[in-house]
Amino acid sequence: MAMAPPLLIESQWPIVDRSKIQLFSLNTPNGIKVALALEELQIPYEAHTVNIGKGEQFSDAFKSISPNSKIPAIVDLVKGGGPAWPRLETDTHLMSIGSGRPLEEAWRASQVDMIAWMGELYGLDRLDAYQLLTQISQVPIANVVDPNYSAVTKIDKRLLPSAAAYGGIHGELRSAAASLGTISY
Ligand SMILES: N[C@@H](CCC(=O)N[C@@H](CS)C(=O)NCC(=O)O)C(=O)O
Repeated sequence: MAMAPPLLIESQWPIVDRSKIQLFSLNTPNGIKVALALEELQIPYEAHTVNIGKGEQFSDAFKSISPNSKIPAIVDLVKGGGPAWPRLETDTHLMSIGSGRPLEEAWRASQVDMIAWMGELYGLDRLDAYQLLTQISQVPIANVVDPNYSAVTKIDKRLLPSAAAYGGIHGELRSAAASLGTISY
């Protein structure tokens, strides 16, 4: 099987096991939170130290995964190639985030990626997915401040048949989290 090409992040922090979540962090209060969650959820991960005291967060390698130079950051390598834009699943929605300038370009990218995702999940052809998306898409615009604007295209999962996006990882994490019980204050 062909080896996946190296990522820019690997030029500074080599990855040993690509099947695991890669955590780039440091033991600061913010940095430790993700490691704690991964430990509690018993999700296998590989940890890499980013020394923010030495300015490692500003290297091109680190900015390729965390453009605002903040730790913690995680990378989860999707087998067979990842999507063009970040995709998210919550209990209620599927979302794709597009970035660009002007704002229309950010919106366009997130819509095009959602059309592709709907094709992957439901076997819809592009024009059918496009037509459906024009009826159900929600695009809240929140912050328009960064050099690259971002727009999120959301679809309400109740409007579509259930589908196991990325091997059903959302449901898997939901049940892992449920096994930890609840915290009451
Ligand atoms: N909203 C982020 C904030 C992350 C954050 O502020 N990280 C700090 C360390 S605790 C950082 O990376 N600072 C480096 C810098 O700003 O140059 C979170 O809660 O995780």
